[in-house]
Amino acid sequence: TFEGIRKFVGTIVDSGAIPIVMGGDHAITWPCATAVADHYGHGKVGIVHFDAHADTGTDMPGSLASHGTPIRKLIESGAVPGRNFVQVGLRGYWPDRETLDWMDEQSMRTHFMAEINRDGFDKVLERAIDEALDQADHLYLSLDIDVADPAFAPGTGTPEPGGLTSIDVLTAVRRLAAEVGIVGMDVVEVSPPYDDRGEITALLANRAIREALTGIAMRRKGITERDYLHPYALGKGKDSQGNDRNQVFRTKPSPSL
Ligand SMILES: [Mn+2]
Repeated sequence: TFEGIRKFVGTIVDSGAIPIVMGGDHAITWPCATAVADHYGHGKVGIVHFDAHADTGTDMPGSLASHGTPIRKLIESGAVPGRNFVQVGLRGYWPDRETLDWMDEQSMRTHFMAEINRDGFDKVLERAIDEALDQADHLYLSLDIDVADPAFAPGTGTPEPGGLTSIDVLTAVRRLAAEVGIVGMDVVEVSPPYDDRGEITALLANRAIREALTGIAMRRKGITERDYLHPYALGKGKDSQGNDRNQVFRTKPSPSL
């Protein structure tokens, strides 16, 4: 299966397109990111990895290629070296000390929720963007939906309380796609059978992909400035008659009201 995924994603990236892969569990990041690294060169691709979990295990109950091991596989194979990883949102009772030491030896850059809670998400996102710009010729984005708090994404296999808000996730994806630029992306760990409360997990995954597409479009239009927002999104700007929008909203309520 993995070889099939690697070949298929390779076909997409070789055509010049940007593969956006919807999982499925996180194991697929191994073949997907390998295919992207095959195209751009092993060691040339960086990954910003949003996740509650580091996914750097040696194995999970007997399986060497499970959803807890893809990051270690990418590092050990040489496709994506440890120093090319920027991880955001880690929390919970894992990894153990031995695994954390191994991650340090690989020079991985990790941002735990503790840092985000202390300094605020905006500051940590700035650090992650700086690290992504510094480390990678080509950026791959891996979004494990469980990086979001279970309040925003309950439909996932290994929920971990104390995570990001949905607006944190959406903002981060758009900014990375616009300001750094991405060559590939996956969104993983959405589990429809567990998503029975208004399908909010699937909605978040869908919107994250739309934000990525928006960021890609912004970059193609040359909009790569830091934290760009369209004037209309800020409540400024002119309407088609040249009136200030705020002025119009204040002085001319819609007739339908
Ligand atoms: Mn994961």
